[in-house]
Amino acid sequence: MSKISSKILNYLDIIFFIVFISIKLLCFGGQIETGYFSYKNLFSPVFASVIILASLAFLFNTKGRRKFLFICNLIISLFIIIDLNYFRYFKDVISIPAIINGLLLGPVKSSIENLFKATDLLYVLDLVVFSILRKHSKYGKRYSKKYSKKVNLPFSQRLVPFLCLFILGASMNTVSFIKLSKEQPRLISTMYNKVYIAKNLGDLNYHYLDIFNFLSNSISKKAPVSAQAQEEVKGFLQTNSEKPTENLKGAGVGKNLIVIQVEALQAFPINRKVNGVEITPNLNKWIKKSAYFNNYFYQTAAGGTSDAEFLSNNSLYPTDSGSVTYMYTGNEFNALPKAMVNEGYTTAAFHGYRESFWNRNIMYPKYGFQNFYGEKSYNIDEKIGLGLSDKSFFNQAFEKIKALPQPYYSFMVTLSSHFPYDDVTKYGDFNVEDLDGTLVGNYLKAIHYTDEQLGMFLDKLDKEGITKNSIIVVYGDHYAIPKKNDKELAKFLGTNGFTDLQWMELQKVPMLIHFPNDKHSGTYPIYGGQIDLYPTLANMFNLPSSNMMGKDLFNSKQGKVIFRNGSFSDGNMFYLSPQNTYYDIKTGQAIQENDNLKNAKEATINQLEYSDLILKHNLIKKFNEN
Ligand code: GP9
Ligand code: MN
Repeated sequence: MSKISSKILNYLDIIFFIVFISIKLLCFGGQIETGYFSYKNLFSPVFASVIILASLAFLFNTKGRRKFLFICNLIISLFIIIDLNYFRYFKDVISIPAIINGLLLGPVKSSIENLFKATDLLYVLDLVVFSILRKHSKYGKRYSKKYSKKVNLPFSQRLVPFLCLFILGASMNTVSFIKLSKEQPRLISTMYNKVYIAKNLGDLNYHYLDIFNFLSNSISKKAPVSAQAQEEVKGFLQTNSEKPTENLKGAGVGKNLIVIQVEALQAFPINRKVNGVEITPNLNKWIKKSAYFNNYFYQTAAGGTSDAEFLSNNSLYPTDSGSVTYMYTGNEFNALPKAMVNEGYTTAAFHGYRESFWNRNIMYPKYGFQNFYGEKSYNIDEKIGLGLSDKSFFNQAFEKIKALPQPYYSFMVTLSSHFPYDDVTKYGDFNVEDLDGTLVGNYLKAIHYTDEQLGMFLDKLDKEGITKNSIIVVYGDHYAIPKKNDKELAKFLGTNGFTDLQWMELQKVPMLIHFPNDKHSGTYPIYGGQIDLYPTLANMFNLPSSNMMGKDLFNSKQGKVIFRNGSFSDGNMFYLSPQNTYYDIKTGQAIQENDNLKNAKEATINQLEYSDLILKHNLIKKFNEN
């Protein structure tokens, strides 16, 4: 027998492993793809992920190598089957936090039986067939006899092929990961759309990432936190909760609370017109009869919408990379819904998209939402962009809210005005003139549509008398127009461009609090952000407010807004960390750093660190225990 064929026979186990696992992963990719799928695009990352694993097999002796490959094949095949069934139920792939949270043993268990398909077993067919052939067929027996002896190959014969295969796989994967990071900058660090990663990098690469993220988070959380650091955090939280006045204390007690987080509602469309037509006539109307905060900033980071939900319901800063909803699933939170439950409220969250997106199905119950009406709770009778239209969402959610035992806290997250706002034909006929076809033009159409649906919903609450015994909050979750489209936005706003300070000042979202009978209406110009909503509501509903990084906006003398990247403002000056420059907001001029400003910058970094310590070391749990 030629040298080559005996070499091939010698490494047949590795060759078969690479071929069969690549085929399984490509088939899986085709099964979870819901739109356009190309085996060609997926082949490279899949093949790379498999040869990285196969390369490790060379480090074993022949017997160990076969065992290693068999076990890897079995685990990968089982994970593919699990992911397939999890996808059928959650339209997502499983993650370590999901497994740890026992999600598999939760409501899904009962449905696994009728989700599982006999064809899923095809993913383990090769293992069964090869085991039978090796034991019972003539060639199989001969191969086993000849090649199953334990041979310790010389180390060079193992190291060289290992390195060649590993480096090939790692380089191919680096290209694929960089391509995906460019396409979706937040995706790899936040893992907010796990199935997207599996679809584009292959299920094996997705699980590599999931394991890496989980381990790196666990390690950073494991380092013990000193008693001194804990005392420092507690001391800050204590002083931060003190306030000079008690305006509106208890104003919401016993009333329902409806909080509406509007997808990509940035502040610049408010009270603006295109061609004489208001972009957001309903918000403009409701702002006039509510307490309106016109210097309210979004403070989200890589966690996008989930950061806005976390900030608003926990008054803690989001993580600087990744997302809380993925990284801290094991933490304890003293969130707004939990505090409301302790006051006898029914709590419910409403969102017309996949329950597992941003791990909401795991995190919402941890925040204290007793009910989560996700995609499966609605009749998907009309879709815009990512999913259920805001019109249908508001109509269906309205009926569910009406049926809730009172008093209730309902938290609603809209969807239709989601980037890149390209489902334009469904947004109605708002004329954006020469902005037609541009991102800004499409956004204006989208937010005009969402404003219309929101207006109808609020008017319905009014008509049903719900506004008479409810506090209603509306705010935007994050920006709508990214920096790369700043020229388009400048043109729409009638300016040549934006200084760094002007651009930062644009990163506001509207926030209104409507009281029964339009009481306390007016504009509140205090500088604040999403982290301040919870303490502001805690004052109104007499909730405990000792573990919050934010301020009560009705009872703070001085504005304060801090951003995840270390920028901050007090309403008079703005420090932009990317430029490491302080600005006078009124004049727009840069100002020299002085001791006060230096201390303010120091305090900002401290507060971000305190918030990170709370998350990393689950300090809320420790504080609650003490
Ligand atoms: C999906 C929606 C969008 O559920 O919340 O999230 P985003 O992409 O804006 O973070
Ligand atoms: Mn969003």
